[in-house]
Amino acid sequence: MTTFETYLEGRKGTVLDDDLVTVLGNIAEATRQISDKLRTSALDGLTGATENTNVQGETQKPLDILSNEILLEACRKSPAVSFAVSEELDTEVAIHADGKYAVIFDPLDGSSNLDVNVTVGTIFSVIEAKTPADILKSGRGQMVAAYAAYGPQTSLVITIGAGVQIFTLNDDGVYVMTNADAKIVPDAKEFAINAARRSSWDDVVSAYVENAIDTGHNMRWVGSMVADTHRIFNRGGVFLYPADRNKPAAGGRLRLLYEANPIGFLVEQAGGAAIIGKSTILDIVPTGLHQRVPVIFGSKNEIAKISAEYNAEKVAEPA
Ligand code: AHM
Ligand code: MG
Repeated sequence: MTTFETYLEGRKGTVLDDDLVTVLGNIAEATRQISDKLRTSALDGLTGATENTNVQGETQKPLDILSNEILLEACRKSPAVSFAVSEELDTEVAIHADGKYAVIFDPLDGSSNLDVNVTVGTIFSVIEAKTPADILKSGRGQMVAAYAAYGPQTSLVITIGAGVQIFTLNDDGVYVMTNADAKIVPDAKEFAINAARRSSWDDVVSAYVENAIDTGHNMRWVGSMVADTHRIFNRGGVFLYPADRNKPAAGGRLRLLYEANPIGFLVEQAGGAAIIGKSTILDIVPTGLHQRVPVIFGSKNEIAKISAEYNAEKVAEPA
C-alpha cells in the first residue's frame, strides 16, 4: 500500500524537498478536514449563503469561508509558505517572511452546487515565490498542482511534474494511492459545456459543439469543474468554458491562477491538452491574481481539432 505520505517521501530529491513535503502534507490534511466538514454540513448548519461577497462579486457560502480558513491554517503551519492566494481573498496574504513557496487555491470549486449534494472540490497549485511579483508567473512555473474531489469518494489527484497520481481517502483518514499513472485517453466522444450560454460562444466553439452533436458525442455538464475534470480523467472527453464573445475584456469565467493553471498542468501531465484558443493555458503570463481566461481541455486529439480551427485564423483568439 502506498500512502500519500510514503509517495512524497519516495519522491524527495525531485522537485520535492523536505519543506515542500511538509507543505503538501499539511494541504492534504486540510482537504481531509474539508471533506469531513462537507459530509455533515447540513447537520452543522453550514448550508445556504452568507451575506458576504468575495472580490469576484460572488456570494460566499459558509463552506467557502470555512474551507478557505482551513487552507490558510495549513499554510500558516508550514514554515516554507511565503504567500497564500485564494479565490476568496482580495489579494495575496503574506504567511512567513522567510518562506519560499506560494500556495494558490480555490478552496471550494463548484460551491454553487453545495446544497445540491454533488461533487465539489479544492484546487491548488504550489510555485516558488519570495515576493508578490514572483506569483505572476506562467503556469509552466508550477511545481505541484492538485485537486481534491469530494464526491462519493474523496480523491486527491496530484502532479509534481512526473505524471499524475490519484489517492483515495480511506476510513482512517489516510490517502492511499489508487492510480500510479493516470492518463486521459486521446480520443473520446463526450463534451462538457454550459449550453445555456451558446449565444455568447465564438464560431470555433459553436462549430465544434454542433459537429459533436451531429456525430453522436454525448454531453455531460456537472457545473463543478473538478467533477467534470475527474470524469475526463476517467473516460476522456472535452471541457469548454469559452469567453463571452460579447464581453471579450472579461476574459472568460474561470480564473487562471487557481483554476485553469492547476487543471492545465494536471491535464498535460496525463497526456491531455489545455488551451485558451491558439495558446496553451500554461504559457499565459498572468496580469492579475484573479484574471479570468477561456478554458478548453481534455482528450488530446479532440483539443488538437479545436486548436487547428483557432489557428486557421477564422476567428481572433479570445482573451
Ligand atoms: P466557483 O469556483 O465559484 O465555484 O466557480 C467555478 C465554477 C466551475 O466549477 C464551473 O465549471 C463553473 O463555475 C460553472 O459556471 P456556470 O454554472 O456559472 O456556468
Ligand atoms: Mg472555482
